[in-house]
Amino acid sequence: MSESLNVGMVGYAFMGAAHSHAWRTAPRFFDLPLAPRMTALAGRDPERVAAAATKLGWDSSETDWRRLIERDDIDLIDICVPGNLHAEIAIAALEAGKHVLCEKPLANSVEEAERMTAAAEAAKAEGVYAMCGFSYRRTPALALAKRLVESGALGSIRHVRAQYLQDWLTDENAPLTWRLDKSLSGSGSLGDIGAHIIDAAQWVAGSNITGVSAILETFVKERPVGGDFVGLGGVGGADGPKGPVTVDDAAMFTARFDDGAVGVFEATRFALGRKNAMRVELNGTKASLAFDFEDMNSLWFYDASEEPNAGFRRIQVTEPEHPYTGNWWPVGHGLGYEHAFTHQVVDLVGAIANGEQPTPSFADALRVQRVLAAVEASAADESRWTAI
Ligand code: SOE
Repeated sequence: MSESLNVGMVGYAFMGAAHSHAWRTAPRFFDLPLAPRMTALAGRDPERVAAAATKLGWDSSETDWRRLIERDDIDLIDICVPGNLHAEIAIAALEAGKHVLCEKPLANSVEEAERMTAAAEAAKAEGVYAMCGFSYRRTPALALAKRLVESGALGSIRHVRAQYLQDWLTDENAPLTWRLDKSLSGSGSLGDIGAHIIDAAQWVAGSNITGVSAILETFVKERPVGGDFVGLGGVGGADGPKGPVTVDDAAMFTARFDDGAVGVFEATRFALGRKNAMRVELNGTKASLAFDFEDMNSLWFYDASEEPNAGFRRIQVTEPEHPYTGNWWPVGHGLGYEHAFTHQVVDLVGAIANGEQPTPSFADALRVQRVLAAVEASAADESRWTAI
């Protein structure tokens, strides 16, 4: 392998672990034009960040993200911290000439996302690139879905149906973590998981949302402060102090797309039994397709020109002709959640080496941010609710 691409990452929780795995794994399964080096990890607590760096495979650690940006031996900043820090870190990194990979949603407001996009455009002119981590684009079955839409196999898209269903907040005593604090996360289910289906739906369908009509709901208004953090949620002290939940628990909206399609979206972390049901279904004039992340190696396809009413057929998306899969296991052994992050690194490194804009760009992510803001504005406008 040739020249190196030295990475500095900020944050080491769920996303930090997923990104670390991707930086480590990508060059082992794909031939990359630049060799990623896991140069430094940043976090606030010196002992915890040093331990995380060792565990996740980083060469060194820093206790201030600004130090990563100052270091001459770092080429790219990977941002895996809550949304309230995205704009400050990304803009500082781009202005310092470092490429940026930023977790989604891009920011906590349209205003921040606009500033980030302006910084990314200015940096691009200097050959410095920014990408937003809508990782599901790199799930092979969703990438195949996009390929089918682009081939014209679906005809004109009429319906877009997208859901992201999880259940890890159903317990009323799940602790008040940062994902439930608007000042840190920007929004709740809407930005954390709804952003993924907004991006995926627009990307696969090849059209953009032009307007929405929405409702948001917060079922559990207060939660224990502290408690045992496990995974994303955990178990809190039922009798201890509580604090306010300042984000939505569930987000639902209808949408119109610029090609005439109509859409229905639902994002919740209260769908008992649904663990990571990230689903996209499109109905076109010639065919339909359906994807569910809980069955992520499959894409369901119904072609009206095939045997009439034969139903949806399953495409097992594990074969060498499918996106990304040829570099992995032989004869259909299948992939998992982490592979999309690895593919994200592969595409990012390739784009940087070729001097091309990686996708999704910050401008693409800004479009998602505008939809998030429109959903919140629509949900807040009670005059649009028709009571019965
Ligand atoms: C990261 O991409 C992410 O959206 C997390 O923030 C969610 O909590 C997770 O459930 C899906 O992935």
